[in-house]
Amino acid sequence: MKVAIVGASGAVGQEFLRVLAERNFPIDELLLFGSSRSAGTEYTFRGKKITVKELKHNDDFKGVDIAFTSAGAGTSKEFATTITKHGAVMIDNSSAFRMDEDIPLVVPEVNGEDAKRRPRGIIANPNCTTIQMVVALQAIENLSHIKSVHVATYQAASGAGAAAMDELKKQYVELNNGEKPTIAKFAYQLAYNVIPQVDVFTDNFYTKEEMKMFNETRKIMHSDVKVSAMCVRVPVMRAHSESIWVETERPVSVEEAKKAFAEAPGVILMDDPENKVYPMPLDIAGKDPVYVGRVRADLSNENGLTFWTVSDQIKKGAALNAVQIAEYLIKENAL
Ligand code: 11C
Repeated sequence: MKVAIVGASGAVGQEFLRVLAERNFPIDELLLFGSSRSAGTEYTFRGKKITVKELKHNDDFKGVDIAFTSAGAGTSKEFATTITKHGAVMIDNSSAFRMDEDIPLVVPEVNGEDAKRRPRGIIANPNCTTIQMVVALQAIENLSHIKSVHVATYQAASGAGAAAMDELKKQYVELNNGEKPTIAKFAYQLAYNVIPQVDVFTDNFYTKEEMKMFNETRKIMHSDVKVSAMCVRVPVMRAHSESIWVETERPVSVEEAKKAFAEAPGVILMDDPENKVYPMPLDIAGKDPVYVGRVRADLSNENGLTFWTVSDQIKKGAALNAVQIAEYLIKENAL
């Protein structure tokens, strides 16, 4: 199998290298691509040094079976034809194609089958906040149709990329030295703060991130569910958390929900309030599953349930989900 990573120097690109190695993904040859800035950088994969090539409109993708792309929506749009024209399957981490009708948007635990129909040779990887939410929602949907979801997110710096993670660390050092904090990647100082804005605002006063949670969830789950989201950036390094309230068609008991979460693929139930056991981003960073805790009845709605999820944004929220899509296609002989 010939595999390519586009955007190899970014936070997600680097995670692809770790995830592919960790999961023993079948690779005969790995190619790394990046901008002119990162071209020439060397990374080690399975003990072998690989040099990043500049992404160009040429035939470098000839013979490539799978291309994992994570270099932003603009790059994905510009290079999609170059990447796929010789038959490579492009698994794209950007928002470029997610809502296009002829591009499947896939979370293997929910709608792996959709990855088989890809007329343009492109499969889109959803937004990180959507991925962890739908993995958990599917467990409840299997019990009773979810009519509506309210969700508040607590999103780590990693969602804004490697430079944003560095900025958060730097802000703490600068503030502790009595200096003015550097603010470049976030709208405001994130250290010692929370920012109730992720991405830009749209016409209805929700942000793009919040509307992604509405639209992507419906597409992945093939559902008419309505999702009202409030997305917030918090001073956490990696792993996003979410408070989720669902309304189902029939009442689902806490016991039923806990059993469903415990048995759901990709979910770990971590819920023992008496012993202060619940998932937190510090503990979950670097792990694969979506962790669920604090499962309770919604006191404001007879058909409501509420729970808390945490998942590593760079792993299940990005690189791992994309690699799992590829693994699904290999298992199903559908590459
Ligand atoms: C964040 N969820 O936490 C965003 C990052 O559409 O892939 C991912 C944006 C996307 O800032």
